[in-house]
Amino acid sequence: MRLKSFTAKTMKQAMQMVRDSLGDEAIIVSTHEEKGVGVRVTAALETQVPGFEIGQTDHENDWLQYDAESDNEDAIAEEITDVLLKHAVPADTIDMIVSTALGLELTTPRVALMAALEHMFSFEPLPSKGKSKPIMLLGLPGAGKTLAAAKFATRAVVNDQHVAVVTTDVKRAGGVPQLEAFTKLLGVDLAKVRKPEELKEYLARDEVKKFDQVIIDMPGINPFDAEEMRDVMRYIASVDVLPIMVAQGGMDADEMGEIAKAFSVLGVEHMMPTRLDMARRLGGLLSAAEKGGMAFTQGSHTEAVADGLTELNAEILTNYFMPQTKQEAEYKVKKTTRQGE
Ligand SMILES: Nc1nc2c(ncn2[C@@H]2O[C@H](COP(=O)(O)OP(=O)(O)OP(=O)(O)O)[C@@H](O)[C@H]2O)c(=O)[nH]1
Ligand SMILES: [Mg+2]
Repeated sequence: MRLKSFTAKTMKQAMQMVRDSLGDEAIIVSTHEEKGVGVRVTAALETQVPGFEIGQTDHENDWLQYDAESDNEDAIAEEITDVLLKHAVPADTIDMIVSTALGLELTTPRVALMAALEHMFSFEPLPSKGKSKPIMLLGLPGAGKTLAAAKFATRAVVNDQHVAVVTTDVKRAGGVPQLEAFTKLLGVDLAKVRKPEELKEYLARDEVKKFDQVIIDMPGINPFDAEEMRDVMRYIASVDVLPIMVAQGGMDADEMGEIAKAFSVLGVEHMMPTRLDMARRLGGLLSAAEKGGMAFTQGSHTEAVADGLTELNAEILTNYFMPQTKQEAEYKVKKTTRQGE
């Protein structure tokens, strides 16, 4: 399947772009209004992989065709449900994904899951270049915030961006040295901040305003401790930052859903999944995104700092749930090569 997004001033123009690029067979998966930009339409085009069709839809007899279609739907629902259950996705989220997938009338489980994820979840990667709002990394103790800060700083340096790192994790033994080890290697400033007023004062400095990116690493917090959450709220409220919940894969889905809801109360609308390399159950991440109403930024899939950020979109997320078979991957490579010829 090919999944492509088109942005245009009007819906009519976007639909024309879909048709011009993907043809009349394209299926509209989602539409979003983007303030000041226009309309973004994501469309899917199924590329049939020989031997992967589950049901036949070319019967002459209508009744037989109906049976084949409903068998196909059952098979799709069953396969998607199975993989999501293996990932400990909560039942209500599975129901939503399956009904969205079936509503899109796609013919293979992988394609249907991909389209449903695109439809239900948002993917908003943080730009690697240009001036952006300071990001503030929040999350449970050990979620991967400091490593994420080092990864974003490394990416910025590699891209010749002017970057600074701030830590508010100054009370805990080892909090600062861990980050300092990275910033020293990168030759990047590390500011230590003890309270919200200090962060406000730091970000207001002329020399700091010139940075393309500022990354703020926070200490781990317990989202169910009112006092700790109030402290974080004071930080968020005192400055104009993009707060991001760093969340590790492999956690219980109900637990993660409640954690994300607690962070969403602070106005957090983005989450960065970590430990994608070692988590065997990603239900917690889907649950967090859904229950907290959060968009996925990049993810973390390695302990290594360089190249440590992975783009996330519906296709990549689907690969974590339903890894492509060798035959599908080879078919895609051949097709891409043919298209490039
Ligand atoms: N394999 C793997 N390890 C990771 C990943 N992200 C973080 N880690 C490891 O998880 C551990 C905790 O990461 P930190 O970045 O220190 O976590 P933190 O959220 O800053 O922790 P606190 O500051 O104590 O709250 C470290 O050993 C990291 O190397 C990942 O994506 N994959
Ligand atoms: Mg840390």
